[in-house]
Amino acid sequence: MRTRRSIGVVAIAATCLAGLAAVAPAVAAEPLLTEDFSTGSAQQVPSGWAIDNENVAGMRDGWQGWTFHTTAEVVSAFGDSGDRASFGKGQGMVAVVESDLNRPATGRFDSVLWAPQTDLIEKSGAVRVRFDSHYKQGQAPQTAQLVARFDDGDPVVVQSFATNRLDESVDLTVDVPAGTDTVQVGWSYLQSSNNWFWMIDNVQISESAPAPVTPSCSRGRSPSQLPAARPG
Ligand SMILES: [Ca+2]
Repeated sequence: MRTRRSIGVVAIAATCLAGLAAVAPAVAAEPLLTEDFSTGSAQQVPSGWAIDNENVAGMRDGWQGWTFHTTAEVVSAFGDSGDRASFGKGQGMVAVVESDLNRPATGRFDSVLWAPQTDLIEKSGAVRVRFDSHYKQGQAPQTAQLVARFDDGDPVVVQSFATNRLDESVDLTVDVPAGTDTVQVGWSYLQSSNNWFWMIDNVQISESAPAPVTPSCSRGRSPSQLPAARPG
């Protein structure tokens, strides 16, 4: 049985639109972390990874919050309807939070999948996060966000997923505050019940040059209210 930690990450205190670079980074460092989830299972988190679950009691055994399965197992357990079978970029084991046809005993559940906290080596000012993703949007208030923690600070939102984004290779550059020693990336899936899914695979995190523009971060405001980025 997997040990589940709860460290209060559900309330994401700060909102920050990170720099999103569409161009290849100037710094081509060795990856800090790569993960294909081949060592995960329904009961086992890959070494160094962690999952924070809230209110998953009553969900299907082996499918409570983020778990690790093959896409074939997902389809076998929940059927091939609703785009579930079309994660072609996923290979072998993937990380999956399956909400459709899977609800807690009461209310909604939260689940955050955390990559290992990783030491920054070159401290080049940003990290590049790449992963393959298969996300299907559920009804409000369900949210899905890529988040990052610098050292042991509060998670900041790197990007929100708010529409269907199926079988996609995600490639984002996240500015890192000066003086930061460690980064930890998380996949936050909150306030869901019987409400579609998120699957990811082939995670790679590396150091990178920062994006050309560094947007400001703001506590307590939604990203849509952030000041416009200055022209380059
Ligand atoms: Ca895999």
